Amino acid sequence: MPNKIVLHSYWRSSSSYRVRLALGAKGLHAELVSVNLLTNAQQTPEYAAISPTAYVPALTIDGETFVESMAIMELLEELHPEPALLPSDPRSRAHVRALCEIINAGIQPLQNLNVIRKVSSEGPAQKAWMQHFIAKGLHAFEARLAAIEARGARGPFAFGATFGLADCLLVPQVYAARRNDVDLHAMPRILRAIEASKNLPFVLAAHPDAQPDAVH
Ligand SMILES: N[C@@H](CCC(=O)N[C@@H](CS)C(=O)NCC(=O)O)C(=O)O
Repeated sequence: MPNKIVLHSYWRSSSSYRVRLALGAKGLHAELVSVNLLTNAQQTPEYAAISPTAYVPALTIDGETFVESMAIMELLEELHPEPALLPSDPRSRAHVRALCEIINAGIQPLQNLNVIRKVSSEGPAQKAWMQHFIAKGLHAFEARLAAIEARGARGPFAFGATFGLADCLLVPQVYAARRNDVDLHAMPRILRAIEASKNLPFVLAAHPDAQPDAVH
């Protein structure tokens, strides 16, 4: 019998979007439970019983809950090795994980709702903060793609010829960059990877606008 998978998520959450992409890449279906970040549903005692982090996503497999999107995606990779999201050799895996961390540790925490609310109220200062840290991180990501390419791993995806773990982070991060009007024109490798991904059926299905809790 297939596992029962439940994803606690929010349509515009980039960390939730990552997990939707990883699930979709592996052909896995999850039931979605919406946690409305705008009404602070992530801070309720009901959600704390699911995840004490007060963050989405949380993934429940047959009643066991997992938190932290990187750990969740690595778990999916180990439980369902094909199609692989990570390359097979250790050095390449380290390069892919580093690309992931540039976004996971270097950008996303700084654009997080509860962080930016502490920094400033909504307005130009908040937007400038977002643009600064997203652009800084994505420029580093682009530079790493150039270094990896020089080592022989060409695109069109973030690492080589197939959609992988780094793309699971890049696609949502570029979505957030575009929402914040970050200038991406000097990032040709990132744009190439986005172009290669954008019409894959599971990428279309994972898009925030395609989620049942999307507000248009
Ligand atoms: N490191 C966590 C980060 C999760 C996270 O920051 N989620 C955001 C949405 S993308 C959230 O729930 N924010 C709620 C808040 O800031 O109050 C992960 O990768 O799962």
